[in-house]
Amino acid sequence: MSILNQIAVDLQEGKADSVKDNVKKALSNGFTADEVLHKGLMRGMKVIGTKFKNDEIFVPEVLVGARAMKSGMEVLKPALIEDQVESEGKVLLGTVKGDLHDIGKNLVSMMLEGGGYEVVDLGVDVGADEFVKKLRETKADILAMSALLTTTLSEMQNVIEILAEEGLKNKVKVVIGGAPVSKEYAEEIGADGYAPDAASAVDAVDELLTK
Ligand code: B1M
Repeated sequence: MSILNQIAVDLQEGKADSVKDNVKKALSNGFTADEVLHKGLMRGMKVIGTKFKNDEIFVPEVLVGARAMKSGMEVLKPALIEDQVESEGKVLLGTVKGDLHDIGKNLVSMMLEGGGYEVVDLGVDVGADEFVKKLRETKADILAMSALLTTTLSEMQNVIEILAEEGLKNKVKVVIGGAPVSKEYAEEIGADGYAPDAASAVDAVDELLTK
């Protein structure tokens, strides 16, 4: 098996140490950082995303895979910077104000990183002002919001209204998700995208950024 395939397979099995060692080896064998990222790490993460979407694997397996991805990225990051490999885009992410649930959001973050995106994760209980401030600072391409409570759903609408007031609505694409969120609700409040699960969040962002 080629070393890049081995990285993809080990990542799916959550073998963090082996992923890390093979990323090092692949780089010293002359593979570019871009090849290691796309044909090794991201390929493995894509399989995890698909299996998770199809209910073939569950949250613990995704977390273990994401940990392996992270350990590979630690070694790869300096090489990516040196080779000036650009990320697929920048995503500003947070759970909305009043909401402290972050397990799903963290999965979304890991999947997006596995999909080649740079994620700026603002954490939980993020108010509209904070989203706006960080959006101006980071110039993110995507604003991604998570909500788990029916009582915090309306905060997503509030953020979108404030983006419009601040003249930012046309400068960023908004993607939302979380257990009480639906495609219909996303359309109703003027979000650009909706995803029912963490793996689909990558598809939604891919679609919005290639439009
Ligand atoms: Co809370 N809680 N909780 N809770 N909690 C729920 C959500 C609830 C459904 C439980 C219930 O009553 N059956 C209920 C909400 C009811 C409602 O509003 N309809 C509830 C409640 C009421 C509360 C409190 C109010 C309880 C209280 O104090 N009385 C309180 C609120 C605190 C607050 O936020 N202000 C509260 C507190 C907590 C804990 C702190 C104890 C803990 C959170 C810990 C943490 O996140 N660090 C907690 C937990 C764990 C849950 C349950 C049990 C599990 C949530 C979870 O992590 N699921 C939950 C019941 C349940 O779902 N079974 C519940 C696993 C996670 C992987 O799934 O987050 O749905 P999920 O994410 C999915 C998708 O939704 C999607 O992708 C993820 C993976 O595929 N997704 C996105 C999520 N964000 C996305 C963003 C995207 C795209 C997809 O794009 C940007």
